[in-house]
Amino acid sequence: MIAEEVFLGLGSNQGDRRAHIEKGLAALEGESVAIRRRSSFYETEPVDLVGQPWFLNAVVAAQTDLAARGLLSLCQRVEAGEGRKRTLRFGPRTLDIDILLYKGKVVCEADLEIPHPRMHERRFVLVPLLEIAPDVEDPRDGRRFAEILAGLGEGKKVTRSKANEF
Ligand code: PH2
Ligand code: MG
Ligand code: MG
Repeated sequence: MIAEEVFLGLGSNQGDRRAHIEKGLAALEGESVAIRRRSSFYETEPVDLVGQPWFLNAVVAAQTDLAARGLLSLCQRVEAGEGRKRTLRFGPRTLDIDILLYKGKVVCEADLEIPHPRMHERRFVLVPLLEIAPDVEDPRDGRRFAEILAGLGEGKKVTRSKANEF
């Protein structure tokens, strides 16, 4: 992992899921976020709020001069550009972009927590993250995410998507 890298988690479970993610990535690229690597797409069973459509999830490594807070507002603007409506917490969305890790730093504010507070228990985040950054660590304690993933149970399904073949 490059110390200056940021990792973003993307997810969609409404409409043309792959198109929302691709358009979101293009919008980020157009606004001073350079995408360096991207994971495969994964077809993932919903967690937290079950009974909603399955998600397409992916993780990207990027570089940016934006501060963490500026990056957060950009992510929210790009989500809104893909028609995201904020309704149910954990509910269906056209596009979700979460800051998972920011340049190996720790941020702990009311509306912005980095590392992402739920990434440690989410296979739909850790599987794609480790595909592009197998050695990445939690900046708070240096624990490797590979070890954290290995300690998780089977849980909800995460499989490589057919969307990768197009
Ligand atoms: N996002 C959520 C809630 N549940 N489940 C999956 N599989 N993928 C997600 O991206 C996801 C979720 C809230 O952000
Ligand atoms: Mg989010
Ligand atoms: Mg999320």
